[in-house]
Amino acid sequence: MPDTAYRTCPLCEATCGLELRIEGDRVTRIRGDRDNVFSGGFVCPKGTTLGRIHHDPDRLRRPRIRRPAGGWEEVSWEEAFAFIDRRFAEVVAAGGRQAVAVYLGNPNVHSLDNGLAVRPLVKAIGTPNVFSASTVDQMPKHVACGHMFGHPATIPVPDVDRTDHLLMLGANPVESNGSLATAPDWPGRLAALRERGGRLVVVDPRRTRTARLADEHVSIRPGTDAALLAAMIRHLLALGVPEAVRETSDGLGEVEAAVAGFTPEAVADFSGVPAATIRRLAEDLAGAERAVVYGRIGTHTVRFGTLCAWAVDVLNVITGNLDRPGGAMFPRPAHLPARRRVRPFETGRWRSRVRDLPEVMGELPVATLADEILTEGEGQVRALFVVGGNPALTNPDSARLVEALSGLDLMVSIDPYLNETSRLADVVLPPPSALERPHYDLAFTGLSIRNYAMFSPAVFPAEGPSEFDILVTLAAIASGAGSGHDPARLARADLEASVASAAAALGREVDDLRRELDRWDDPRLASLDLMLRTGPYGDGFGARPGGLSLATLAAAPHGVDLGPLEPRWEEAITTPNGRVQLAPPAIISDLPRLAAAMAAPVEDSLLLVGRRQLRTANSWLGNVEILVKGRQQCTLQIHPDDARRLGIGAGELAEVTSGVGRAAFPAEPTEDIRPGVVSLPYGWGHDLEGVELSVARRYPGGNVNLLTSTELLDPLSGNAVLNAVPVSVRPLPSV
Ligand SMILES: Nc1nc2c(c(=O)[nH]1)N[C@H]1C(S)=C(S)[C@@H](COP(=O)(O)OP(=O)(O)OC[C@H]3O[C@@H](n4cnc5c(=O)[nH]c(N)nc54)[C@H](O)[C@@H]3O)O[C@H]1N2
Ligand SMILES: Nc1nc2c(c(=O)[nH]1)N[C@H]1C(S)=C(S)[C@@H](COP(=O)(O)OP(=O)(O)OC[C@H]3O[C@@H](n4cnc5c(=O)[nH]c(N)nc54)[C@H](O)[C@@H]3O)O[C@H]1N2
Ligand code: SF4
Ligand SMILES: [Mo]
Repeated sequence: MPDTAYRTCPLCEATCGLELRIEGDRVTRIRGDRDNVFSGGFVCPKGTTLGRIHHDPDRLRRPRIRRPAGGWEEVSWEEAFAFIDRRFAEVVAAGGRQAVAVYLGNPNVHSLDNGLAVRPLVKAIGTPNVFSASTVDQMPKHVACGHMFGHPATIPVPDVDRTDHLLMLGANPVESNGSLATAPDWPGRLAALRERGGRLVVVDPRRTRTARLADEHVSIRPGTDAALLAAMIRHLLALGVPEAVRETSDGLGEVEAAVAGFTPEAVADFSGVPAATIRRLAEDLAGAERAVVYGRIGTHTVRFGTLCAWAVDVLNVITGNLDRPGGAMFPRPAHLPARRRVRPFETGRWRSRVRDLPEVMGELPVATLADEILTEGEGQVRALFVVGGNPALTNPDSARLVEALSGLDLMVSIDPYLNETSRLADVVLPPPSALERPHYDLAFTGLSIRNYAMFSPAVFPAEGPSEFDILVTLAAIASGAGSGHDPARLARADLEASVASAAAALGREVDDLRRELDRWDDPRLASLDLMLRTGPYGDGFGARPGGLSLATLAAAPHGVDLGPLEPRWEEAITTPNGRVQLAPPAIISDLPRLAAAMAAPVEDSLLLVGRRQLRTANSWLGNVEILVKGRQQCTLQIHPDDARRLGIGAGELAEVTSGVGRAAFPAEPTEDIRPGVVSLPYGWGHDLEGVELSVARRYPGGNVNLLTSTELLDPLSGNAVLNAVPVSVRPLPSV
């Protein structure tokens, strides 16, 4: 008899519930869990492949060490950890803790293990050189929200299910399944919005699959959304804002003064969006009963990312749509205190050594990682821990980064695959697969368009140590305690402080709580139970009978619906005076830079933008054959007029050159892209020496990040500029 297991899909932010059929030690089928209270059976082509990833023969099961003579050797876990212990100590003895850097990739936010154990590891390493995928992604949103709402993780999400009007910029959730707005089944939710008479407007230089669902598609010149949004703000402020806005927010006057120069006429030339359209977009937004503005990758990974992120929420505030149903709302995750600890938000508490770039949220921009490795002098990075990331494909100017990674004294990759990055490591530590670990979503329940909680136990026992144990062991090594400790015991000890503070808050004996948590012999589960029971829906260890605990979640395999988002201004807004700050000085003082860009002559080079594709997940699902076979996906989209002018036919190789590098891709002429713009997907380029991905190597594609630069950043967030990159394109003569 096959067994059935239910889990949250960890492959993207939609967090769909999956139903797995298990026969012995095999996954024989995966489909959407129709009874899941949030996803209702929705699934995309990736979610059904978790079994293939689990069974993938290329997935590493044992650690590897690179031998001085060349080549890999499979070693025991003890040997791998002992090796790291020795080398780590040597690097720190020679260069101090600053000589060690950490790079945290995207899968960290999809794993309970990493959510619990990565921060302690970073702390134990004790280096200022912390890098993550956040600075090639959403860091601008954190900075804007930190300044406006008080905490960088206080990010409002579009209440898609109740809004009457959704203005979406630089996002394509029909293919990406959404980001910073967790919602399984975007296609269904957007269709429902239109069926109930609502309006969807999509701003994107490409007519994406999302744009095709929309009432209106506005084709914008890449990199100019901040100006478009500023002009909309200006127009609406001139028309007047609801009285309540003045009562709850500061800085309206400063905003008005700061956007004065962004007249729709001035912005029209820059953005390619006619002045009348800009006015109407603003008026439609303000005129809708319940409306929301939402921007994603195309508005964040650009030169004016923080200004875009700020302007999006200024519009939500001045149209009266912040923190109300159908507008931009604050989720209330079950594992976090309802009100976050209040500390004034600041950036630049330290700066990067080589380029003097400010720290943001404890991190430095990844765009300067190669500088820190390659530039000699005191504080030079000589060792790197890569945890669940593939910077050799995902970070800008990857050729230079690969050069940098190749010369390190110690590189440790915690990764299930020998891919473009881990092939350069000295030690590779493979974590168990997603099916071999319990899951509760620590990250995306905080970005979810409904309050929701779900726990999934491991489907299979792990072959090696859990990733939690790997990270805890590395933390012990980094703190100088050595590699021989029992990670479970260390983790239990770490939990003590939280248990003590929870007991104090509840007026209970520490021993009482400890006894209740002792039912979980797995420290991950004890931690999670503690968070849930002391969280906003928790049972308070008996104080609120019927409240949530890990036991109640474990008994609900289809998840627990905690209701639609509710207004929660008092809890969510943690600025010193409890009011939304519409005009944070740092952000306002960046507007002249935008005005200067607007005044500069429009360059006539082609602008490169990115795109995601339904069957990819960043850089790492290329080894799943059913996701990559068939029509070539890694193509250069180009408008037919541009293709004709350049003499490039469909399917012919086009060479793309930027200020940084060049790479060739087959051309895909399409009317769906704005003239003057070309688009490449990202996450491809697997045909590198040493990559052990047998399928991905047969469908390699090219790496767009050979073309992106580390020079230009969004200054407030340190985010890299991956969109609106000037390039030239020419036909590549076939040889
Ligand atoms: N040009 C361009 N570049 C981009 C983007 C873009 O739009 N355009 N997007 C950016 C964005 S938004 C992001 S998030 C980044 C992503 O950048 P990264 O995080 O660097 O890249 P991923 O492909 O997500 O890396 C996944 C890695 O983690 C491994 N992995 C998978 N599961 C696990 C696990 O459970 N544990 C561990 N330890 N490892 C695991 C995979 O094998 C793979 O090596 O890329 C950015 N780069
Ligand atoms: N299938 C799939 N799903 C994914 C991922 C994946 O790799 N594959 N990755 C996941 C991750 S880590 C993330 S962060 C999310 C990202 O989720 P999204 O942001 O929804 O994904 P993208 O496809 O990058 O969408 C960005 C859009 O911005 C447009 N764009 C580019 N430049 C500009 C500009 O200057 N202005 C405007 N208005 N638009 C512009 C592009 O044409 C593109 O359509 O997706 C997640 N989901
Ligand atoms: S949409 Fe995302 S979460 Fe849902 S099945 Fe696909 S990859 Fe998994
Ligand atoms: Mo991302």
